[in-house]
Amino acid sequence: MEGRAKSQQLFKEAQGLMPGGVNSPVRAWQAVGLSPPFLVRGEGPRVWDADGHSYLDLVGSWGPLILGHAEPTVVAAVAEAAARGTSFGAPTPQEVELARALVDAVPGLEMVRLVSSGTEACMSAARLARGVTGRPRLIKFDGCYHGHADSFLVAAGSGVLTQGIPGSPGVPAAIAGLTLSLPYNDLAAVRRAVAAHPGEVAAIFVEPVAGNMGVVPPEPEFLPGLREICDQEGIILVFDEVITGFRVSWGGAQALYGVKPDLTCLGKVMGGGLPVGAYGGRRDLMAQMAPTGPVYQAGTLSGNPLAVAAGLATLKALSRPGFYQALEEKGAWLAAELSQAAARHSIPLTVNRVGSMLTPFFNDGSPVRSLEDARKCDLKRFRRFFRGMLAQGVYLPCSQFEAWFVSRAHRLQDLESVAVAARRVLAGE
Ligand code: KE4
Repeated sequence: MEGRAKSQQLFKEAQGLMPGGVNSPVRAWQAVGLSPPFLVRGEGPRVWDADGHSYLDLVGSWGPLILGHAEPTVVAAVAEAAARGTSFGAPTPQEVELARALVDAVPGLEMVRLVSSGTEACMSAARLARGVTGRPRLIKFDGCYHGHADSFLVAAGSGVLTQGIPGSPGVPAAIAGLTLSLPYNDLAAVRRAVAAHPGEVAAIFVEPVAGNMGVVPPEPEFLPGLREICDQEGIILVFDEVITGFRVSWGGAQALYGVKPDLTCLGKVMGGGLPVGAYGGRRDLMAQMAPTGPVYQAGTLSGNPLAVAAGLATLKALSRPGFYQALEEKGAWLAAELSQAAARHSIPLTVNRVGSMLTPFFNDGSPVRSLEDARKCDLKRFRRFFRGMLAQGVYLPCSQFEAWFVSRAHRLQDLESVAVAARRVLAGE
């Protein structure tokens, strides 16, 4: 790409040192056929690349940056914590404070454990569910992504879907075969799968709002239906709220939709951009985790002081009255602008949104309720749109199967710039 000599040089060097030149596959921008800008700075709604270009950022580090980049109170909290020591491998008062904040905010949390990523949170929740039920199988949904632990790399979303990887070599069939992946929003399929494996399903994992096939909200009966099936069958219901936790409401999707899971996985927003995850839920289940119970999980940097400081500063900002209403209004405004821009140029587009997470699907305008629907998108049209928006200074997720994130830092004038760019790009279709 023109004017990105430094990023291209860095990418060339990086590719000799790291697979694909990246530390997470989706960042390689293969789906959009471009070499990625190397980012050097972020502030509020903007990021800057190594060649000095600035962009309005709607990736937000894939969700954590609900306050925008380099939010002053988060930066100050991390700096202050760092000056007192970066890690102790011992309990700290701030971990208690964050655990208390999570338990008080999220309806399904009676106890919680901090880990260092969403993958760790989901992996640990799966082990706990299997440990307490003595059952081997897991149910997940096509297009949902629960991190890269072996049991979840089955019909997964996010980078697995973007890269078109059917599963992953290295995951033994004996493990992958214990995971059943079903169509999202399809309760009948869940009932059939449970009936086919009576007494064998330990847990149903679900993104209560799917974000990894693009944004797909739950149909009204979906989450209550999963709750009912799990109650009837003694199955652990796990909400993977790594994206939706503190994103779609203060109490996450479980508060928004009024369905309480047995276990919840968290990450992203609750860490303010530092490496953190958490899993928790019913006290009788969490008490089975070592050292109070036999199910093992551990982590050198779990509850890391810097990540906890960033999380506490972030949650403090989110807890202020009106925070989510303001984000809801911004998300609704941007979604409407995208739909209107497409309609003005007779371009079919389906925009799915929950709060400040949204995805414009370049399909025929039909509803997108599952991965099967999402796969009908015109990926070439998405790619043209992505490239056009980049040229207009808007940094979007580099995949049709990801969510855009609006932050508190996006002012209406920033969103108007995004809308103007979208109108220009769509006019050129
Ligand atoms: P991490 O291990 O990447 O922190 O979290 C895994 C995870 C678990 N659950 C959900 C619902 C998630 O969305 C994720 C990670 N999200 C992707 C983007 N949608 C991470 C981006 C990447 O892999 O680089």
